[in-house]
Amino acid sequence: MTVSTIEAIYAEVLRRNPAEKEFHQAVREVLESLEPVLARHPEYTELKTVQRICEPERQIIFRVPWADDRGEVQINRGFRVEFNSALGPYKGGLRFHPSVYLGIIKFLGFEQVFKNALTGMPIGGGKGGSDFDPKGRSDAEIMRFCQSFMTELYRHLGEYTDVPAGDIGVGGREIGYLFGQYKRITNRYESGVLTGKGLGWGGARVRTEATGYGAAFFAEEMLAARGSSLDGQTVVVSGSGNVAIYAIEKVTQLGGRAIACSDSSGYVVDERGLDLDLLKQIKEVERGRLSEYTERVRHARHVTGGSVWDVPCTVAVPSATQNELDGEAAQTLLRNGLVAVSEGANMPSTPEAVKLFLAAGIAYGPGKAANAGGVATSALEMQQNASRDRWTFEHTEARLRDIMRDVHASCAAAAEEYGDPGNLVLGANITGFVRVADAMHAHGLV
Ligand code: NDP
Ligand code: 2IT
Repeated sequence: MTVSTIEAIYAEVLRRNPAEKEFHQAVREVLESLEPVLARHPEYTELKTVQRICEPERQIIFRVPWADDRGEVQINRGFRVEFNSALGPYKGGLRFHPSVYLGIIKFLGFEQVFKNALTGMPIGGGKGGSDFDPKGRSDAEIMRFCQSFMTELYRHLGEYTDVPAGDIGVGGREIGYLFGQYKRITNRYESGVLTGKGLGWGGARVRTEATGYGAAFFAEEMLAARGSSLDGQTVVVSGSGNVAIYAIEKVTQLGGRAIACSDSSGYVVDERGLDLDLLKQIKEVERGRLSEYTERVRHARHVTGGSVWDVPCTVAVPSATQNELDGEAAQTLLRNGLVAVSEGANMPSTPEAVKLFLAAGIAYGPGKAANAGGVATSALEMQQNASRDRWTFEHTEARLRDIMRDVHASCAAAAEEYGDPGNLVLGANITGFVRVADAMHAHGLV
């Protein structure tokens, strides 16, 4: 009965959202977890709660015109999908990458709804971005693009309405330009309208580090539940952006040895442990390519193309992008002695890879739980902005640590309650869904 209900819901999602394959994938994964919940709670079926959760509350698509440094007119497309506001204002990042289209923003927004619920903070879910490619663009071009993007988006934002932050291609610099334009247009110093701000103008300590640190804390929690820890583990992290760099930092502080990371051109292996200061210098200061690492560290090797998952490790922290770890990579990792995966990225493992990890019984932390530390710390930034306060690094990091512990405990408890102990995919999807669904019911037919 419930299986056929779920299949019918999925068929309708496919029909209503044609050609949005990442969105279909994200919905499918959540729906596959919900059967035992629907069996216990007939009201979710009667009130069509699942169908309502699969339909965004609002979708905004807009033109972003701007002039490049040669004076040539460029036109990009901007998106903001305001998915669900049952638990708080829409909250979620902005992604600037040429691959962006509605299907990617909707998958990210859908994931965000459940992730944000898992944090226990008062935030709804949304996501936005553009097909703008920041690679090779000057600082002035980035600024003009951000100003044009915000000139349209500002009317949909507000600290009680919708609060964007960063994601791929959007970091502190972009948030600065976006905030400056919002402030000019509205004539309001509304700090809580964006998170990931600079520390000198309303930003929160630990937000930059939070997603990567959180993914490392989540790995530590999963391993602790199995009587182990990160101490002495060999770790491979994909990507070399914001999430990857701070995952490497925290994993190292917790006793792991991070030996490889990647970008879209290839990967670097440094068996002595990655030199974090050098990585930060190349990626954050010089905005260079990862291949430059081996020019400065002679004993390291760079592999052009290929898969970073070929590097033997016991813990994997995928922190680049969706579907970057497929079934073949999962098999290689398992053969090489993998014990844990903590997803820093959103939906980095393909459905086939997830099935292999679960079947192998290793510790597998899905992105909506393992990378929730970023948005949770954004909520802490909003809290500081609202109270015009400023917390220390130690206090904020302790809050993040507690939140990640709590996310893990909630997911583990739900997995146990619904009959599949250790299955954190099931635990995360059920916990997130029930929190959002119950709030929606309290609000009437919304
Ligand atoms: P960054 O832009 O800082 O870094 C992205 C990294 O991933 C770069 O190394 C980039 O390589 C690589 N990458 C991006 N796209 C691809 C691709 N199509 N193929 C191969 N490599 C790719 O982004 P973040 O670190 O912020 O984000 C990384 C992931 O973490 C994303 O999935 C994001 O959604 C997720 N995330 C981010 C959070 C945050 O707070 N920032 C919070 C939670 C999740 P290159 O430079 O060559 O493009
Ligand atoms: O995917 C994510 O959780 C983010 N990119 C961070 C969102 C946020 O609002 O901090």
